[in-house]
Formats: sequence, C-alpha cells, structure tokens
Amino acid sequence: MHGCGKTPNNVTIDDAFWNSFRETLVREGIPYQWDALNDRLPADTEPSYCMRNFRIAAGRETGKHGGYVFQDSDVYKWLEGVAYSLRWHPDPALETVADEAIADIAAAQQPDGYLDTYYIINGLERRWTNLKDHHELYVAGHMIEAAVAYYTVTGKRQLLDVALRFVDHIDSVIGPEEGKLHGYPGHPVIEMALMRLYEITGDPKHLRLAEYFVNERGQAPLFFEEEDRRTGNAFHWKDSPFRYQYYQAGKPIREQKDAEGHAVRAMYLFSGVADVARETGDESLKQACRDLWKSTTKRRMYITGAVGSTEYGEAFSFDYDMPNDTVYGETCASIGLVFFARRMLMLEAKSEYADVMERALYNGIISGMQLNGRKFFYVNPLEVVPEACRMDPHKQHVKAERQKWFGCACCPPNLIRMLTSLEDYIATETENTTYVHLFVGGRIVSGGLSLDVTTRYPWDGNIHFDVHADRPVSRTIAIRVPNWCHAFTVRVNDTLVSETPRDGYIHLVRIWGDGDSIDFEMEMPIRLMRANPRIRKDAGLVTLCRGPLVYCLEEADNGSDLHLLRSLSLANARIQWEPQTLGGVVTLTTEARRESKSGWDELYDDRPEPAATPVELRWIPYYAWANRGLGEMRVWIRK
Ligand code: FUB
Ligand code: ZN
Repeated sequence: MHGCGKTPNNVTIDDAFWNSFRETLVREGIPYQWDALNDRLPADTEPSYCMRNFRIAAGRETGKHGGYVFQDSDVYKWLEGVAYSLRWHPDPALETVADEAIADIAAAQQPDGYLDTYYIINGLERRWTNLKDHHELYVAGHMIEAAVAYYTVTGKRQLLDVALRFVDHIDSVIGPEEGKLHGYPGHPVIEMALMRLYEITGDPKHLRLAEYFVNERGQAPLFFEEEDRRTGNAFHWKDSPFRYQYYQAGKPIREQKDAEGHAVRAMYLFSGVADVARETGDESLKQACRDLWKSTTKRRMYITGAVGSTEYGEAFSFDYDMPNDTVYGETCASIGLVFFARRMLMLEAKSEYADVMERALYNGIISGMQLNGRKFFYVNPLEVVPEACRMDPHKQHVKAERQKWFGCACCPPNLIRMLTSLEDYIATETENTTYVHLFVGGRIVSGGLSLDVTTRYPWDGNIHFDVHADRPVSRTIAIRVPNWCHAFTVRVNDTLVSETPRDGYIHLVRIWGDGDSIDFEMEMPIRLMRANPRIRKDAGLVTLCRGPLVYCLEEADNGSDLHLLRSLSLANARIQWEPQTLGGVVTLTTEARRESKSGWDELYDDRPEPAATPVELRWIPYYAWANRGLGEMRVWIRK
C-alpha cells in the first residue's frame, strides 16, 4: 500500500475553533513561556533556569546549572514553536528575541561542537558516560528539530550550523565503527530529528545515524548494561517489570510487539522508526510500526487519545488497563501519538491514522492548556476528585487545576510546537492526489489546486471546499470519512455524488476547474459511547461523544458527587451552541438520575437500592474542563 505523501508547502489556517487556541498562543502562551524560561514568572512558580544555563555555559554569567539534565530541551521546543508561529504570524520583535536566544545558545557551543549545558557547566569529562539516563542525545534531537524549523521558516542558519556541528560531534563519538560508543539514546527523539535534518541536507550521514540508533537499540549485548558496568551508573529499573524496556531498549525494535515502558519515549521512538522505514523502504521496520500502532491504539489508548496508564515510569501498563483517576496520559505522550499517526499516514493511506490524530488533538492534547494559555496539565485524567488529588499519595501526579509551570516543563513548549504547526497535519499530497485528513478552515494549495475550506467543525459536520485553479487540473481529492461518522453526503457543484470510502477516504476523481465546489456534510449526532468489555475500569459505564469531541461532566454544572449520577438517557437530549461558555462551545444536555445519599449513616447496609431522582446533566467538551475553578470532573458515568 502506498502512503499519503508529504505535506503540501502551502497550507494556511483560518478557522474559528483553532484560531482562538493559536491566537492565545501567540498573544499569551509564547511570551508567557519565554518569561518562564527566563525565570520571570512569580516567585511561587517552579523555576526553569533554562536561559541562565546557556549564559553560564557561554561564560556570560556565573553560577551553577539549574534544573534537569535535559533542561535545554525546553528552550529548543519553544524556539521550534516560535519558528512555526512566524510562518502564519510574522512578528519581527519575537524573531529578534529568538535570534538573541540562538546567539546565547551558539555562544555556549564547545569548539568540538558539543552543546549540553549540564555537562558544560558540571564538567565535560563526564559527558557521554550516561546515554541511558542523561538525555544528551534527547537534547540534541530537540535542538535539531528547532534548527530545522527555524532555518526553514526564516532562512537563518545560525542554529542550523550549531546543530550540524553538534551532529558531527555525535557522529564522531557514537556509531558502529571501532573506537566509538555503540550506543543510542535512553530517551528517543533524535531519530525523527535526524530524519528531518536529512530532508533538508540530503547528507547520507544523517540518515545513517538515525538508522543506526533505530537498529542498534535493544541488540545484545545491551549497550546500557555494558555502560552501567563500565561507569557504575545506577540502574533505576533493575527490579521493575520494565527493566530496559522503560528506555525502549529491552529488545530490538523488530521484536517489540507492544507499546511498553515510558510512553513519551515509546511514541517518539515509533515516530522515528516510521520515518526510517519510509525512507529506506525496509519492510520489517514497516511491519514493526504496524504492530506497535495496533498495540498502542487498539489496546492501550484512552478515549481522549491519552496514552500511558500508569504514573509508575510515566508508562504503558498492560492491555485494556485504563484507570480513569490514576492515569498518566502525559500531554507530551498524546503529542507523540500524533507524530506517530502522521508518520503512519505517510506510510499507508488509511484513515485510522488520521482518526487517532484527530482524537488526540481535539481531546487529550488541548486539554493540556488553560483556555488563557497560561497554565498547563502534565497529566490528563478522565476522572478527578480534588480532595483525592490532595490526599491520596497514589494521585499526587493528578492535578485538579492546571499549573503555572513545572520543574520538568516538557509539556508546555510541546503544546506550542504542536499547535503552531497544525498546518502540517491537515493535508498531504502525492503526485495525483490531495488528501484532506483534518477538517480545519483555511486554504490548502496542492497539485495546481487551491482549496478554500470553510467549516464550523467540530461544532458541526459541514465542510465546504471552494476550488480555485488557473487552468483545469486532473486530480483526486481524497477526503477522510472519520470513524465516528455513520452518515454523510457529498456534493460536487451542488450535485449529489455517491462515493464509497476506500481505506476511509472518499476519492473524488475529476478534472477540477476554477469555481468548482465540494460540500461534504457529516451528520453529527450525540453518540452514547461504551468501552470495550475488556476495559475493567469502564465496565457498565457510558459517556458521550459528538463528532471528534469527547464530553465530560463538571461539578460547576452538575454539582459534586458526580459518581452518584446514573441512568443516562438520550431521549430528550439537546445540543446547544453557547458562545459565552468556555470561549464558545457546544454543550450537551441529557436526562439522567442522581442517587440519593441522604439517610445513610452506615458505611454498609442491606437496604434496597437508593432512590434516584431525575436530573438534567450539562456536558462540556473534555478539553475545556478545569477552566472554571476547582471541582470534580468525570468522563464516564453509570449507564
Ligand atoms: O525525560 C524528558 C521528559 O520529561 C519526558 O519526555 C517526559 O515524560 C518527562 O519525564
Ligand atoms: Zn511532557
């Protein structure tokens, strides 16, 4: 099967739903995070130390390294996001700030190309002695991604040159040749970064290094075991069921059948593997990607697109294990899932990949950001009782409110780079076909056609395309029929056409001319959702979805003790556009019953089932929860 090709060069977004997120990011999120990276947030906020570390490493300031070994990566992710934002929101002042940050970074680079502030400040003699835990290659990966983005958007080479020198240094230290470390990163990301670098340099060295990291990982004798033996490094996962699989290194990638270990590491690795598989055409690697995709999305993914069921190791646990209240569901992991999905699309033109991309984007990713762009979730739970988050040691990782910043602040700048680059996920093109994967208003210029997309998605399912072309163009426009959609119509120039989806896309094969139009209209009823019976934690529970959105109940609308709600009925359900609520959302109102707790003093009793009185429930989109103060939240309730 062929893939969906590459992203068209020219996609722009003008979309009521996404504009508000993205404008909030450029107005609030990017400046706010820059303040965080420079420790200018209020004193009760977790410090970042990021830019200070670079200045100390450059000898421009004195002091100790602050934060984690991978602290530099927050700046790189921020810069990458800034670069994407400049594509659609030119801002000379912001570009100057970014240029100055890059100058500080460049000044810290060592004569041999090395650049990681942790080791520059703490002693270069220890560098490359802990590939397992110390993230030097992870930091390099994020630097490369930022450098490629900044160069591609602005044409400025300074960060790219820094990255190229760092890669040359890495290449001189790690690799299959005698005298080099036969290692790979404990935290993947450099694999996909090198593949992006290869795209712009065409330098086989960059492809070779990515391939080496993918193929060497998990091979016997295990590099990490030997490294520990040589250096005396601690092995934190020695007595854990994960062992080296925490690092995605328990076995070679082609033998790995399940998504295991640290979820972000897994998603980033699988994305890099898919990149290498596509570029090299290696069938066994492609098969590994399919197996890992299946494990991730058919047995280990939440309805919100969250992945990582356990806080222990921020990791995957086992099939169908989906606790709603102790879930990890790191924002970065869902972002990684979107990276993986997009790369699978490029391997195979199947809508299931875009379905997952959409699920994560509209639910478990944007839930990570406060609507004002200034607070963030690291963990994205599906059930919250604030008191439990405070008092239960097993729920300390679950926050009932988004946080201003984190000591480990991987998620906030990841959100920036994800949402500022949304253009790259909407469509792809092959020689003959333009694929539309996501329904986002704006313009897709592809294959001699310009498609102007108008829609109110996700609030309704009507997508209108105006076609513009200088001359008639023979081309296929392939439009995804989402897995949630059970009824749709397609009209070309107001004439109904009957198309059966193939691999989840309707294929409109025409000679297109200026002034043509397509109307793709999907019915978008409320859907009563049940979980696979194998998911123990959701047995007997239901929730609501509409279009791509998962809905939830909040205390603000429905009172406390949400666990007492049951007998959900769609009989008189209402769908309502509420422009003043949560930045403008469609709410759902349904009938249900609330069990009474009055008169119960005993903990346990053999009395008849408690009386339950009719109530109206007000549901809001899951992504928007926790924007109206502290309170309970639940996605699933009893049927
Ligand atoms: O280790 C770097 C990042 O910090 C990971 O991707 C996140 O899960 C967090 O642990
Ligand atoms: Zn994160």
